[in-house]
Amino acid sequence: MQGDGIPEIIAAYPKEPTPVATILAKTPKHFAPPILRNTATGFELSQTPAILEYLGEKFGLVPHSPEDKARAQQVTLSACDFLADGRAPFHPVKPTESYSVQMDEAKVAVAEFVKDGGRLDRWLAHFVTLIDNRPGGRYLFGDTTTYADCALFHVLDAAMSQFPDAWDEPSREKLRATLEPYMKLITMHVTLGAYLKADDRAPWAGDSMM
Ligand SMILES: N[C@@H](CCC(=O)N[C@@H](CS)C(=O)NCC(=O)O)C(=O)O
Repeated sequence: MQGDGIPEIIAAYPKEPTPVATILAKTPKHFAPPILRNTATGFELSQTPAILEYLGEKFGLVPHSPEDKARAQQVTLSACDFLADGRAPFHPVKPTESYSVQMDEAKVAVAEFVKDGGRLDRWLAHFVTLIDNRPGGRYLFGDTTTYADCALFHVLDAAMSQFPDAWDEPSREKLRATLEPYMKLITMHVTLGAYLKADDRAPWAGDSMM
């Protein structure tokens, strides 16, 4: 995205895989991608929840009250924790190395993660609670979508893509009955729906919830 002061995302995992070291060589003040950069001002920002909140402010995707603003950040941090939890079993021995060097151990760790009543279920049940307790309206904070909805949709979509068999287990029918209509709502949002259908959305890696 560029123009009108809209930041350009230079390292939000472009379609072509880019080594982290290459990205960081261009942005040495940051620990890890994704990194946002406003090409007009040179402003840079990393850490996904901070990026989401910043872009949320710019694009009108932040709830209004101080309490809802804080809760939007809470939901987003939980979404990121879930992503990290879901990535971990694919890298059970060497967290910074590739899945391909630890596939045997990963098989065991992934089975543990998705087992009935395991960590996946604990997270999904939590997200169901958030959705069930919406204060009214269609989205987490009412009738307009926020960056927290974007974050929650993203990680649910990641889980659904990464763990398709576990997601479809009959034991998770009740969870799906809440999660899937909420996800459908996001895909029907005019702008988000168009983005989700667009070809420039990077495919899921298949070995990391990313
Ligand atoms: N807490 C960070 C995590 C960022 C992160 O884990 N980035 C991955 C790529 S998506 C990475 O390259 N990490 C390099 C490292 O941890 O050394 C966020 O939410 O943005």
